[in-house]
Parts: sequence; C-alpha cells; structure tokens
Amino acid sequence: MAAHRLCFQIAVMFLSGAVCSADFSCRNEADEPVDWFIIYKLPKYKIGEVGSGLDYMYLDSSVKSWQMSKFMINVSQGAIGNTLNQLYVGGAYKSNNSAYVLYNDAPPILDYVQGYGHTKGVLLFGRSQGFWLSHTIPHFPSFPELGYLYPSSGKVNGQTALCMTYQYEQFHEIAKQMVYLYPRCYNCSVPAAFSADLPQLVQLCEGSKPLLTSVKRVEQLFSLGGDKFVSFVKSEHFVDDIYTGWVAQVLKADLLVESWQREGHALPSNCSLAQHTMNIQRIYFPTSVSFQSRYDHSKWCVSQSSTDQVTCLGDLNRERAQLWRGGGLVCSFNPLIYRAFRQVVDWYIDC
Ligand SMILES: *[C@@H]1O[C@H](CO)[C@@H](O)[C@H](O)[C@H]1NC(C)=O
Ligand SMILES: *[C@@H]1O[C@H](CO)[C@@H](O)[C@H](O)[C@H]1NC(C)=O
Ligand SMILES: *[C@@H]1O[C@H](CO)[C@@H](O)[C@H](O)[C@H]1NC(C)=O
Ligand SMILES: *[C@H]1O[C@@H](CO)[C@H](O)[C@@H](O)[C@@H]1NC(C)=O
Repeated sequence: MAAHRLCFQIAVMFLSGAVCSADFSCRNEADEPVDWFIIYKLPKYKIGEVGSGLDYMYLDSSVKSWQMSKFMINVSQGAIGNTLNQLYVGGAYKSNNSAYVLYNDAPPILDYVQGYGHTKGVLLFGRSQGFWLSHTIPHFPSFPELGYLYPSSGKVNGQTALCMTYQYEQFHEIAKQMVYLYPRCYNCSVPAAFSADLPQLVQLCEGSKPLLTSVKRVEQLFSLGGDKFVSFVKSEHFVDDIYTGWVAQVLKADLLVESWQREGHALPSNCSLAQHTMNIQRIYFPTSVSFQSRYDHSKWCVSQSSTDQVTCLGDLNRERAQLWRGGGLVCSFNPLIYRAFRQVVDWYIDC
C-alpha cells in the first residue's frame, strides 16, 4: 500500500513538475482516501447488554448505511486511525510543508483550563488539500510523538466524529470559523509558508485570541468531492442554546437533538420559537443495538421532517452551562447522512 502510494506521488511529481507533497485526506476503513466519513462509537452500556465500549458504526458515501466496524476504536487500523496516521507515521508533524492543529477543551495529559471553546478536533493539510476531523472525544487524539492512542475515559459513553476532506483554499474559511470556536490548541504547527494565508490559525496555535468582529458566523464549505457542509460557530458572547436560539431558526427546521445532558443541567425540549428543538432520549440501530441518550456524549441533530433533510454534528450539548461556551455545528444536506441519523432516532420528547 505504502509503495503504491509512493509510486502515485512520483507519477504526479513527474507529470506536474510540482514538489512532492502528500495529499492529506480523510481515509476509510481500508485506508483509502474518502471525501467524508462519520463514526458513531457505541456506549459501553447498551439496553440489555454491556459492551466493550470500543465498537463503532461507520458511514461514508460508498457504504450507503451504517456498517458495524470490524475494528475496535482503540486500534489504529480503522478509519480514524488511518486518517490520523498521516500525522503520526512518517513524522508529518515535523514537516514545514504541512500545517496541523490538535484541539480539545479536555486535552490529553494536560489540565483542564477554563475559557476556551467547548470544541474538539484535528486539522491537517498541505498546499493542495487536507482534512478537518470534528469529534466529541475528551483527551483525544494523543500527541503526535506517541502515535495513535485511544483514552480509556472514552469507552463508557457514545461518541461521534465527522471527517471532511477539503481543498487548501477552504482552510482559509475554516481558520476564520476557528476564531469563534476559540479552541484549546494543545499541539500544533503552522509553518511560515502558511502564515500569510492563515494568520488566525497562527495566533490560535500560539495560544493568543484573535479579535472577533461579531458573536457568531456561518460559512458554507464545499468538500473536495463537492458536497456542501455549512459551519455554524458561536463565541461565548452569543449566550444562547445554539440549537434552539440559532440553528433551528436559520435552517427553518424543527430539530431532534442528541446531546449529553447531565441530570439537573439539561435544557428541556423547547417549542417557544417558530422552530422547535426536541431532545432525543433513545437511539436504536437496525443491528438491534439500542442505548439511552444519557450514555451518549455525542452532539448531533436531524430535522424532524424529511422535507428538510438536514443533519448537523458538532460541539455543544443542550445544557445550561454551554450557553456561555464557544462551539459549533457542521450541517449537511446529504440524503444518505440524513437517512442514517433519522432512522436511529427511537424516542424523543415532544413539547
Ligand atoms: C484494545 O482494547 C482491547 C479490549 O480492551 C484490548 O484487548 C486491546 O489490547 C486494545 N488494543 C490496543 C492497541 O490498545
Ligand atoms: C523546511 O524544512 C527543511 C528540512 O527540515 C529545512 O531544510 C528548511 O530550511 C525548512 N524551510 C523553512 C522555510 O523553514
Ligand atoms: C426556548 O429557547 C429560547 C432560545 O434559547 C429561550 O429564549 C426560551 O426561554 C426557551 N423557552 C423555554 C420555555 O425554555
Ligand atoms: C507538538 O508540536 C510539535 C510542533 O509544534 C512540537 O515539535 C512538539 O514538541 C509538540 N509536542 C509536545 C509533546 O508538546
């Protein structure tokens, strides 16, 4: 596989005369480049069953519906491992031909620091393309020197991850969105060759906070394969529930929301505004796996009605304390993604 990829790179170099640089991309379960993929890691406590907490469902445009992965999430051969190994293996993190950011409000090893956005993810790109992986897993991923590791704290609850492959130019927009998220960048490198295009990313990587011109921002992004994703980001200065107070109203869609809601802190289903947001209570996969939302640390929503066909994955829970946090959602209008998420909604609380 490696030899095959090297030959391909040499062929590209020969044809274009360009400098050899890796085409970073989301990678599927067979370690092939894909436009996007989604992972739904299942909780340890399912209804009627205690699992390993390491099994997950996989979705991309070629598999059509949720597939039970043959890998456990703690091994590096699955889609997330294959994708992150582009950073870990071969020392891409030391290269000045690529830029990367690992961000997580709850980073591995280091202590929790207040004030950053409630957001988790990875950016890795070169001058032609790269990926944005947005996920919900605390203390993940590991520092690049350590290689792929999955934290034991990430087993109990369900988690989601969305990976999208973008051309380099789209990272200019993603960098602007990052400013609102104000991520805790616990390990990153934005070499000099990228700093003119991505000044915000340089500042975030250095640990400083770029100035905001507003409290929230929406941006359309187009993946390498041409799929539309809409990024909604808010800073801590937009004090509201992102689902009810903003995204549902902009999308003009009633939303069913799955998010981690601790007892006593949860926001109830809300039908006060034109568009409603309703809390999902139970998930059911057709492979006869079901679980309660209180064991699910995922953050996603789908439109109640199939005429709207919208699915969003992101950073924030419907929880009181999170009104004051930076964070965002990435929304897709892809019918395959919509069908996959809408069909697993087993029970939600109507107003
Ligand atoms: C993954 O977890 C399983 C089950 O706990 C364990 O047996 C295995 O050694 C782990 N693999 C890695 C690479 O950590
Ligand atoms: C990029 O890295 C190479 C090898 O590490 C080094 O020789 C070169 O000077 C670096 N270029 C810049 C602009 O820093
Ligand atoms: C519903 O949500 C809106 C926007 O967040 C909020 O202003 C309103 O107070 C909420 N209504 C109830 C009944 O919680
Ligand atoms: C991760 O970032 C790279 C590039 O900035 C540094 O070279 C590493 O020292 C750093 N790793 C840790 C553990 O901080």
